[in-house]
Amino acid sequence: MLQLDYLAVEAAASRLESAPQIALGVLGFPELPAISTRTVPAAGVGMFVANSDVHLCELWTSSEPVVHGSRGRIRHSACGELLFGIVSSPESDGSIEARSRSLYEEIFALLQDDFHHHVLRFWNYISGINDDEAGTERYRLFNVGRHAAFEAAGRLRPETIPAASALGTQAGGDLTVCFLASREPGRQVENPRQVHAWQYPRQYGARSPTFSRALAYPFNDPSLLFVSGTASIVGHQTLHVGDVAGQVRETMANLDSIFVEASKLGAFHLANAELKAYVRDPAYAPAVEQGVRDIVGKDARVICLVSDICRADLLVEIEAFCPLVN
Ligand code: 3EB
Repeated sequence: MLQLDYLAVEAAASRLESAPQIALGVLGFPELPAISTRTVPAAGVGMFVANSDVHLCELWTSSEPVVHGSRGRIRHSACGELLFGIVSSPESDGSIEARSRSLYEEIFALLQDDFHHHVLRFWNYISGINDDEAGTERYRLFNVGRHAAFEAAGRLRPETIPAASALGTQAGGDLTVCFLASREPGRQVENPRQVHAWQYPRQYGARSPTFSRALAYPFNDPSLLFVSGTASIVGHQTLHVGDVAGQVRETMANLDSIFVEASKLGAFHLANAELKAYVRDPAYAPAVEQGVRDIVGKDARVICLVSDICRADLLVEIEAFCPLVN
């Protein structure tokens, strides 16, 4: 059983110290706890929690013992059906396009030789995501490299494209990719309000982003739902430019729509989801909290991290993880 917790950094450190054998991976926002997590895949992601001095950890654990390992630059952990991995590349490794391609190729090479062949979800943390590199936005170049790696690995078949998020960190930092892979394939969930991301028109870049709106796992009778970063996009267009409350409302309408589709496969409810929002400005966090409460109810919880979003006109993006509750 896969579990996700967002913990204050001290609580995460003591969980890791007392039970490293069940830790699949840990991400620190904006940095990791000081204790050694040498065996557990781990990365600090330079994003601060909005409206709070708390440093948060995203901790993925399993109820079964985990086996930790590494290959090349990848650190990974496996528990039966699932494999979690983290890999980073510093700015000094070359162009963002080349680094994105080589990180993805390294991941696909690992999975090719492993029985965890299918990817459920990627998280992409891209430094300077909206900055210009040699005349093109770095997110668009990242997409070219990612697409090339998917193509080279024979992984572009639409129904096999995993869920993902792509967010920005401060310029000059690492490109960090986290992923969750599995023995059995998942089942893709798309959003009827939105064009498939892999079919976005060329105005958003030479290669479309390679992600699906959500993935349910396993394919039959799924018990886990991974919802991609979701934003104020209808069709393929950004709506409510410059209006954070409008973007939050549209984002919630998209999440709701994805959950309507997912609920055809199992009892997945937005109210049971762990929500993680990325806001371009910490001042947007109250609007996100209000927008989430308006749809989910007054007890709704949402983690808000400050980061850049992949389209320059997007102010907010929200992702979700939803285990089935029995
Ligand atoms: C969007 O819907 C918003 O490039 O992996 C969301 C989730 C977005 C994942 C990605 C991009 C990605 O297009 C941006």
